[in-house]
Amino acid sequence: MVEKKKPTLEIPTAPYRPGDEANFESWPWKPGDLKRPDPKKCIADDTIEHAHGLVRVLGDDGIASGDWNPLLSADELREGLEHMVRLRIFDDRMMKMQRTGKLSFYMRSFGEECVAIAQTMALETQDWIFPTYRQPGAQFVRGRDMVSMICHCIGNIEDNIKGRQMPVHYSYREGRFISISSPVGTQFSQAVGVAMASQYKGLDEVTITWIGDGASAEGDYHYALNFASIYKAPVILNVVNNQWAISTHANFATGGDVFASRGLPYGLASIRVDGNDFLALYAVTKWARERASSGAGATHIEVLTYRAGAHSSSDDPSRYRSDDEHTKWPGGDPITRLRDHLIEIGEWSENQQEELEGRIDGEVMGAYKEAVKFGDLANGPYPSSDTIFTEVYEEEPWHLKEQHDEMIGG
Ligand SMILES: Cc1ncc(C[n+]2csc(CCOP(=O)(O)OP(=O)(O)O)c2C)c(N)n1
Ligand SMILES: [Mg+2]
Repeated sequence: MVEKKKPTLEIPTAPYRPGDEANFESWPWKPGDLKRPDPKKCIADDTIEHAHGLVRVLGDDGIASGDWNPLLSADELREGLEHMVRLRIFDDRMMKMQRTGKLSFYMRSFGEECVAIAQTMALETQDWIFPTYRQPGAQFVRGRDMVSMICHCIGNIEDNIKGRQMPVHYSYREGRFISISSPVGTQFSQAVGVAMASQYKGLDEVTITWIGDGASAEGDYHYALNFASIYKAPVILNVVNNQWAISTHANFATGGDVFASRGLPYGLASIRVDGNDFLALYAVTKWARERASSGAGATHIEVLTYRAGAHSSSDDPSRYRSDDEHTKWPGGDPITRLRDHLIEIGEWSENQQEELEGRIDGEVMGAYKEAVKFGDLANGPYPSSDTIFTEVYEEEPWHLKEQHDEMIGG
């Protein structure tokens, strides 16, 4: 009798675990492989290759080429580099502050600096940003003052959200940077709703949002894709595949497949892009913006990158992944790649890089000193506790007013 094979539960795995030597296959995709379709006419089916391939502009030799080359000026490239260096140094300093007890918690964007910076630079200032905690860099592009960001991270009296959020869960109204929510994924469908509202009002406003590989396994992701597709909402939906969701590998969310192609059955133009390639990411986002603004609808983008640091200050990645993974990532480091490109085209030098890093380090330290004038973590002053009652209702309901009065009185 033939033994019938019992169905078994498929449990995905991570490619490397502690003690393994990471050895990623080198990428088969080269700059120039994929054409740039007309953003206004392109339908989902025209992007099948884009959803399974990888849009790249910067080759391994630091040279930019292909249809997607956005032909940015040297000044624009230097601006992008400066924002990325600013974010990396800011993150390093803030992480040290956390380790020395000056911040309660911190999350770095290490290895992913390009994502929010290149993508926000490709937008217009009236566009709405619905970020996760991994896109604080968008605020630098939108001109947020670093002192104000540090005051938020400390939770002192100048914290613009008055201690109501965890550090790094910024909110920046002037920059149309919507408050980051701790429950992951909620921003994805909210972004589609705002995009629908802009379209309904006839405004030239596009919304951009990001979700992590891990959070894309939640229902919120699918609701967002469905609505974005049906209403042709002017929204740019990014899945940042940085390989990890804390200790859970991205394979647990896709079963080892790509994320980009998931937009195709929803009828969304879908593209996978090298998330450490400033030029490719800028170009794809610009393309998606042009498409959204013309009424052609939403774009679904997988941003392929690698979370080089720990998930947060509470995480120790040596417990679940091999130590050398990020140094072996085929996409390299986004800052090094843009710096090398600028040097390659004769618009930058090692000395200028050193000077930039020194200047920004001074800027960050100066901002920290300024911020603690409004209170430090150990001694305050902190936002007054009655702010739990304010700024939620236009008029405080009677039952809260009773408690509020009791608190002030007591
Ligand atoms: C709804 C919800 N579930 C779980 C968590 C705990 N949590 C915070 S971040 C995170 C991992 C998210 O990973 P991913 O979406 O890949 O984003 P990344 O941190 O890699 O940018 C988890 C599970 C949460 N904050 N909210
Ligand atoms: Mg992730």
